[in-house]
Amino acid sequence: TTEEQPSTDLATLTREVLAEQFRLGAAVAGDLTLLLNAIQVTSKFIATNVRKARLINLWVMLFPVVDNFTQTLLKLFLKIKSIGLAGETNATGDEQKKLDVLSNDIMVNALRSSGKTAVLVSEELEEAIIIEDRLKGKYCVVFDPLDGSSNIDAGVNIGTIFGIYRIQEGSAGSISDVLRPGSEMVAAGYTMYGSSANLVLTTGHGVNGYTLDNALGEFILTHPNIKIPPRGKIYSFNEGNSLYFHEPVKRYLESIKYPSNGKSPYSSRYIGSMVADVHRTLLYGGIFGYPDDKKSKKGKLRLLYEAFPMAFLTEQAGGIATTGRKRILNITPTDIHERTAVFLGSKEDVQDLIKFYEEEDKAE
Ligand code: P6P
Repeated sequence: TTEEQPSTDLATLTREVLAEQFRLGAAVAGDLTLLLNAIQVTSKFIATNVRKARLINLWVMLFPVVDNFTQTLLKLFLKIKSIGLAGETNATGDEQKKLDVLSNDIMVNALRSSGKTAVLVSEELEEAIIIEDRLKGKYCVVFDPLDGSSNIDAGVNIGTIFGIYRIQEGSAGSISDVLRPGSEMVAAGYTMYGSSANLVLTTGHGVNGYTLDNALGEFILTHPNIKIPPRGKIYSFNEGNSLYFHEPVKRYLESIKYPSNGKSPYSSRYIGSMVADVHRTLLYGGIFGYPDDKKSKKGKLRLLYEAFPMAFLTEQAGGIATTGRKRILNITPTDIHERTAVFLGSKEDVQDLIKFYEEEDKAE
């Protein structure tokens, strides 16, 4: 196609996932394709609600004197009946759902009704959901429906993170189907809600990035075969926790902030929203870290539905994801909400960090 003509050969997410299924041949029945399509529909739905919530936030910020009555009118106008910006109640006194709770409901409903899932784990739900027999399928989905949602009032990019296991042979669907190493996941991805919605996905054969074309309502392939640079120039840590960092992390950060080899120091970029920080790391390279420290003994990020999906994507893009001492995807979870240290990014940068842990372990 020439510059001015629109493409007549749109590589949509639906088509790419189907092509992946055809490449795998008759061995697959197409259930994962249908499941991934259900997930992409939830991303479109959540993207719409995030955009509307931002619009309301904007109005409320622009017109702080907007009283409750006008706000209610505004929400009706924007067809937003169930989004609470801070969980307040609406005119009829209904408990309004916060955006992350709403996003969770959207995902649970879509995944259950897809008929392709057996077990669901959500950051928003204390217990796992075991799908009733009538709607039970072959896959288990672990997800954070709206990670970083506390940032939404500041207009910071937030996102949905998900990972997919195939149910174990002979299992009727139980918690043991998701208390497995991340290396047994068959797919993982995230959707980042920012100026546009970006869905980044792996099914174990590389990483593709898609951008939602709101006019078409389709995710279009915009970042085929994402490969993380072998080394970057950016480090992404919350250095507000430096007081609590363990020695290997402190020594590593010193080495890139005050390089002894005459090289220029790294730049610091930290958004405080994992999806945004990881997305930048995948595209630009460098290292993202949320260490375990003297305050957060196991780190802050969740193993099952934050660290595993991001580690799977990072490795598929040619990077490394570690706790400092162990490959994240090799960990076997013992609890669906357990936390872990996370360092991920460019192979050479993460290897530099690992050396400081190896030095400490040798010294002991
Ligand atoms: P801190 C957001 O709350 C989140 O779960 C991740 O998205 C993000 O990487 C991390 O916490 C930020 O934590 O302690 O730096 O604010």
